[in-house]
Amino acid sequence: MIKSWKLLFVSTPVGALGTGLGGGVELTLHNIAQQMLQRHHQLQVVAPAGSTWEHIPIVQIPGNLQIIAQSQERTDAITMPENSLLANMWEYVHEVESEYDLIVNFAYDWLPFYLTPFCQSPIAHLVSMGSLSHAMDGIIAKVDKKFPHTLGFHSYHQAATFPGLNSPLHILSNGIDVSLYDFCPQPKQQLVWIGRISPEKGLEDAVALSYKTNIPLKIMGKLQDESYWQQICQDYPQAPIEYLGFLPTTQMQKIVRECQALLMTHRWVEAFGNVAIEALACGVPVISYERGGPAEIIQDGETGFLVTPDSIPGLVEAVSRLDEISRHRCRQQAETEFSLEALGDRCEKWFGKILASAVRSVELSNK
Ligand code: HBI
Repeated sequence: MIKSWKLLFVSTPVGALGTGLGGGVELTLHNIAQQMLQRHHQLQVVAPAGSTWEHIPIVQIPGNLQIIAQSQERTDAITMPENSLLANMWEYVHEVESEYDLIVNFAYDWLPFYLTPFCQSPIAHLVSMGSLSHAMDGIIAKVDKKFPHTLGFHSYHQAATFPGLNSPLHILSNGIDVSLYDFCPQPKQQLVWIGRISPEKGLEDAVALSYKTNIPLKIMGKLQDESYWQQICQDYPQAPIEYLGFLPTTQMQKIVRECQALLMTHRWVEAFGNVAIEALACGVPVISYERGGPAEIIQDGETGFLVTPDSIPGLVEAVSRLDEISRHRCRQQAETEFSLEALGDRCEKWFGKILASAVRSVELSNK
C-alpha cells in the first residue's frame, strides 16, 4: 500500500496556467495533479502569477516569463531575464522543500536541473520536449548520471534525442480524461490541425494538403508566431482553411470529433502528441508524420496512418484511405492506453521508484 505523499509540482515558466502558452505540459501537469489528488496524495502547485485553475491549490509566483526554449539555437547560452519568474519559483521551492516528500519539475529549463544536487528533497524531472540545446542536453545528462530514475519522458523517441543518458528510462506516455471527449461515428467532410502555431509544428504542410484536396481544414491552437502564420496565409490564399483560436478542451473537442482525421505535420521530434490521443478519444483517426511520439501512439492502418516525414503526397494518400479506419477502434485505444488512470499508475510507479531509492541512499549515508 503506497502511503500518502506530500508532492510539490513546479510548473513551466513560459506562461500562466490556463493561457495555453505552456502548450502540452499544461495539460499534462493538470492531469497528473488531478490523479495524485484522487489517490489521496497531498499536492501543491507552484505556478506563474495569473494562473487560473480551480480545484487545484496553486501558489502564484510573480516575475518575468522565460523565453520558449524552442525559439533558441542549439548553441545558445542559457538566458535569465531580470526578476526571473523561474528563479523566483525555485526560491520559493527552496524555502518550503523540507515540507515535501517529492518535488516534480515540469519546466524544460536549465535552472531546476542545475539546482537538483542543492535540494534536500528528491526532484522528479518530467522532460516535456526532445533535445533542443547543448546546454540543456548537458545538464539533463548530469542529473541522469547523479540521480538515476529521476528523469521521466513521454516517449522512447523523445528520450533517444538526448545524448549520454544511461540510467533506466521512465516512459510516462501521457493520458487524458477520456470522459471529456464525445465519440462521433459520422464526421463532416473536413480535417483538423491543432497545435501551437510555430515553425516546428509544420502547419504549412497541412494547409498545402487542404489546398491540394480542397478539403476544409479547421486550425486550432495558440498563435505563437504571427509572421509564420501570415506567411502561410500568403502562400496559400485559396486554401479552404479556418483558424478558430486556442479553445478550451470542451469546445475544441466539439470541433475535432466532427472531423475525418487529425493531421500531425510536425518538423521536430514531437515528445508525445497530446492532440493525437485527444483526437482518438473522439474516435478521430490520426494521420501523422512518422516522427517522434506520435509514431508510438498511432497503430498504423488501425487507428490512423504514419506518413513519410515531410511528404505531402504521403498525406494525400493517407487521407484517401481513411475509410479503412474504424472510428470505434480509435476511441477504444484512447480508453485503454491513454486514460488518466493509466497515466496516474505510470506516474505513481515512477515517483515510488525515486522515493524508494532516495530512502535507500539516506540509509546508506547513515551507515
Ligand atoms: N520553454 N524555456 C521553456 N521552458 C518550458 O518549460 C517550456 C518551453 N517551451 C515549451 C514548453 N515548455 C511546453 O509547451 C512544452 O513542454 C510542451
